Amino acid sequence: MKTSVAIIGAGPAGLSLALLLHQAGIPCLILERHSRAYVESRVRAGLLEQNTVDLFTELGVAGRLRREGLEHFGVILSFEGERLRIPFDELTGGRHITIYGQQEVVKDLVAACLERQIEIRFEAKAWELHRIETEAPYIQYIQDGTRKSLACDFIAACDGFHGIGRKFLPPGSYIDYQTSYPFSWLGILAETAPSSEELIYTFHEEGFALHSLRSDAISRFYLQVDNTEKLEDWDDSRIWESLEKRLFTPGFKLQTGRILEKSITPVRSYMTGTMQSGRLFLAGDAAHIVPPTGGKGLNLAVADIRWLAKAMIAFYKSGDEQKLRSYSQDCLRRIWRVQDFSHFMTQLFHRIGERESLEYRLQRSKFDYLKISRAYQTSLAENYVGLKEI
Ligand code: RFL
Ligand code: PHB
Repeated sequence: MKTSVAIIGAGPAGLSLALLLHQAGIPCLILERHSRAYVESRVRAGLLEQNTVDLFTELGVAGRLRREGLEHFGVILSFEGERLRIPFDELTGGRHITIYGQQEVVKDLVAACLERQIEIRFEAKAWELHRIETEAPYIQYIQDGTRKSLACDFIAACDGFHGIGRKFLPPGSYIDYQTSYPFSWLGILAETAPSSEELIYTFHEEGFALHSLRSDAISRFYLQVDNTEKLEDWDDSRIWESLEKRLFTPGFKLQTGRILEKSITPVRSYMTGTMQSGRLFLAGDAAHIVPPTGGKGLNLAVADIRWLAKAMIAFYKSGDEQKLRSYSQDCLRRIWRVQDFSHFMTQLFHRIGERESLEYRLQRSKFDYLKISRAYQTSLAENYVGLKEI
C-alpha cells in the first residue's frame, strides 16, 4: 500500500492538511487510531481566529460554520469583579473571532474528506515510523489486530500531544521546552443560555474562570482547579457555586442548567525547537501545546498546516525543497508568539500567589494598565484575534 503523504491523526491538523493536499491534486491518506464517532464527539476548543475561518472558507468547508458560528467583536476581562471590555475589532482594523465547537469543525472536515474521496482509516493506530531519513519512508500501523504497512514520500505526524510522531525525531536532533503549571482546567458544557453575549475571562482570589458559549442554548465554562483535584470532587452544585462566585459583578446573573459534559485538562506549555527530520514533519499538538487561556491550540495547528501544505505543494509542483527545509523556522515564529501570549493570559488571570504576593501585585498592575492604555489593549487584541501574518 502506498500514498504520497501519509497523515497520522484525524484532528483539525491532519484533516486540514488532507483537504489542502487533495485540492492541489496530491494523494494522501489519514490513519486515525479512534473511531469516527469518537473523534467527532470529543469536546475541546471553541475559539476560531479569522485566519482559521479564512482557511476553512478557501477549502470550501465553512458553510455550516458561517451559518452557526458566532462572530465576536469584543471580549470582557474581569479582575475581582471589575470589568473591562476590549473592543478588538476597533483595535485591529475590524478583525474578529468566531465561536464554533472543535467537534463541529472535525465533523465538517471529516464529511468533506469523505465526500472528496480522501481515505481516512479509522481505528488504525500508527505504531512505528521507518526510514524517515530516506525518500521512501513507511509507517507500520495496527488495524483489526493486524500489523500493516503504508509506504509514502512524506509522513505528516498530526497525532496530537500523546501521539508517536515526535518520538521518532532522532534523539539529540532537537531541543524541547516545557513548563507545567500548578493548576488544571475543569471544563463543562451546559444546557443553558449564555449569561453574557461575549466571553468573560476573570481573575478571582479563588481562581480563574472563563465564560464561553456555543449557541443560544449551550454555554461552555472553565474553572481553575488544583492538579490534584478529580472530577468526583466537583459535583454540579459546587461547579455552579464557584462559577457564580468567580464571575460575579454587580448586576450579573449566571444562568445555570444541566451539565452535559465535564472534563479536567492539565495546563501546560510544551514545544519542540525542530518540527522535522528527513521526510517526517510534525504539526499541531504533536509539536506544541499552549495553555488554553488564549484559545490558541487549534488555531496554531491550522497555521502549521498552511506552511506544511505550501511546502509539500511546492515540492510536488516544481521540485522546490526550500519551503520543506524552512518549515520549522516558518512555523516557529508564530508558535513562539502564541506561547508568549498564552503564557501572558494565563499569568494574568490564574490564581498564582497569595493576595499580597508579588505575583498578585503584578497581575493587578497589568490589569490596571490595561484599563488606561489603548496601546496595551491593542497589543492584547492583536494577539487575541491572531496576527494576520508573522
Ligand atoms: P488533536 O486534535 O489531538 O488530533 C490528533 C489526532 O491524532 C490521533 N492519534 C493517532 N492516530 C493514529 N495513530 C496514532 N498513533 C495516533 N495518536 C494519536 C488522535 O486520536 C487524534 O484524533 O491534534 P491537532 O489536530 O494538532 O489539533 C490540536 C487541537 O485539538 C488542540 O490544540 C486543542 O483542542 C487544545 N485544547 C484546547 N484549545 C483551545 O484553544 N481551547 C480549549 O478549550 C481547549 N481544550 C484542548 C482542550 C485539548 C485537550 N486535549 C489535548 C486533551 C481540551 C482537551 C481535553
Ligand atoms: C472555548 O470556548 O472552549 C474557549 C474559548 C476561549 C478560550 C478557551 C476555550 O480561551
